[in-house]
Amino acid sequence: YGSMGGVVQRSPRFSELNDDDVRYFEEILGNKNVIQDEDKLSAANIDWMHKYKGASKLILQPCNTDQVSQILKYCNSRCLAVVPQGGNTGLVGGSVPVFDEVIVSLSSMNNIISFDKVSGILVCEAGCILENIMSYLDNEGFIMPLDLGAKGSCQIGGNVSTNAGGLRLVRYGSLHGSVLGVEAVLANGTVLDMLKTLRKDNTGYGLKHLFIGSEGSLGIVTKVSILTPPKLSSVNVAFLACKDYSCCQKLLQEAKRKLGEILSAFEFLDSQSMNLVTNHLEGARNPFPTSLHNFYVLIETTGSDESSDKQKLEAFLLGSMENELVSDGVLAQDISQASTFWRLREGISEALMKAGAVYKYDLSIPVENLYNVVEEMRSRLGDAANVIGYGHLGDSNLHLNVSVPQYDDKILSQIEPFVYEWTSKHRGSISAEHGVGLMKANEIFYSQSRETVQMMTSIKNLMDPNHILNPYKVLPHSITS
Ligand code: FAD
Ligand code: 2HG
Ligand code: ZN
Repeated sequence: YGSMGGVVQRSPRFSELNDDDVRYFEEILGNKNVIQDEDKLSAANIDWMHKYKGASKLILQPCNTDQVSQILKYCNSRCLAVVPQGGNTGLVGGSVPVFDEVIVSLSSMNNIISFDKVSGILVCEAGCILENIMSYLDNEGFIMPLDLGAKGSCQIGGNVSTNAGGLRLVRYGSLHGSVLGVEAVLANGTVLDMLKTLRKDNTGYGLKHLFIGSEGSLGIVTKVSILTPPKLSSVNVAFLACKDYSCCQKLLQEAKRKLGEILSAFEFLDSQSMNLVTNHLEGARNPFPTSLHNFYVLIETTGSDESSDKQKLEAFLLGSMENELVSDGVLAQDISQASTFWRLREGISEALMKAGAVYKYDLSIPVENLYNVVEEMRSRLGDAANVIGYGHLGDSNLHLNVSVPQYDDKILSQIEPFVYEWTSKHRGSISAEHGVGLMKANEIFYSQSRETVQMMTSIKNLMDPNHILNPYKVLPHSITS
């Protein structure tokens, strides 16, 4: 219900898996990559939040593009539904089966194919874990243009398929800019080689963009080519306290002007988020424990001149305190202090999990209105729930989370559709970066027009006419079932 994407029925168009199917998969993949082990199945059937649960009986773990192609060709001919799965860290119920879909895991496709030190262009397989790519690049003197709390488990293929935003988007832009090419397999097994390593390529339609953010509903991404920025020598992190939301907003405007070219993250959290992390995460501590602040801002700068970058940030901090945009602030003295500040921000999702059940909303709203929805939600729900607001303020992206002891339909009916209607009224997006998945498939019209969804449907019908790829997700169930 609601957050679960409405009531969904298993589509009668799909076949049920039989022994012949399993035997065929064993022939093409070998026995060890056709997984029916109960423990592995239960982990792959449930999402990171433990909110969405499927009942798949089979995980396929291909080792190369050709195997992915053979799997899809067969599933398409048999009308077997498929869920592509990366690190299974998605937050909208897109990465797990809804019923008995076959899980195609990219985990074994985790090779780095090439890296060009001159251009900074990396080509790798979709199953590479983000953090592993980061360490590889670090050795080469480069960084990934995206970073997110799930880096230890999420895969680049999953990042591309969700068009993940994360903590550095304010500096390096979205994956639509930094992904230079993809190789993807269509539902019928056709391999599309669009694995370009060019910054510029205007030959015809930009088809790679269809795979960036389509959440496994149009094809399986098997390889990715990505432009990576050089690693710069000076990274500084400041953790600041603000008395109200209007100060956070003005601080952002100032930071864009005064830190412009070195600004690499601008994140915020409210005091409710701070309390949640410090209460639930071991070792997490408010840097300003003695006074009460309503908001906190984390600013990171990345540049190439250690002394002038630091001076710039210090001057910015001082100026912001003088004109009272900032009530208190501290500059990290070393990497370990910087990571304790990041932990306060990146650890919120984990703290929410420890606190109980959670309703999650990932909204794009113009900055001036962004926090109003948190306050309205708080007054709607009263004491029944802990409403917290935080996110990528530099990108106008709010993570509104409602934390409750356990899931409760009465509370849910107070939240939805209110939150979607509010966002739509303010011309925002109901999915800034996490995607639509199962959770919001039926809510897509809050952010997209009828005509646009119709065009998406035509594209889906063209690329996956039997709708075997990630059914019940992204587009309304009436279309994909
Ligand atoms: P999965 O969860 O496995 O899959 C996600 C979707 O992509 C599914 O629909 C799946 O079917 C599809 N998919 C996966 N791999 C492929 C493939 N190779 N080809 C086709 N389809 C595929 N997101 C942000 O945008 N910004 C954040 O800051 C952020 N922080 C997070 C922090 C935490 C602690 C967690 C748990 C999640 C966070 N996320 C964030 C959610 C985000 O979507 C994922 O972390 C990540 O991008 C998904 O990668 P994954 O490999 O885990 O994909
Ligand atoms: C983040 O920015 C992630 O921390 C997760 O996108 C947000 O859990 C959430 O709501
Ligand atoms: Zn986020």
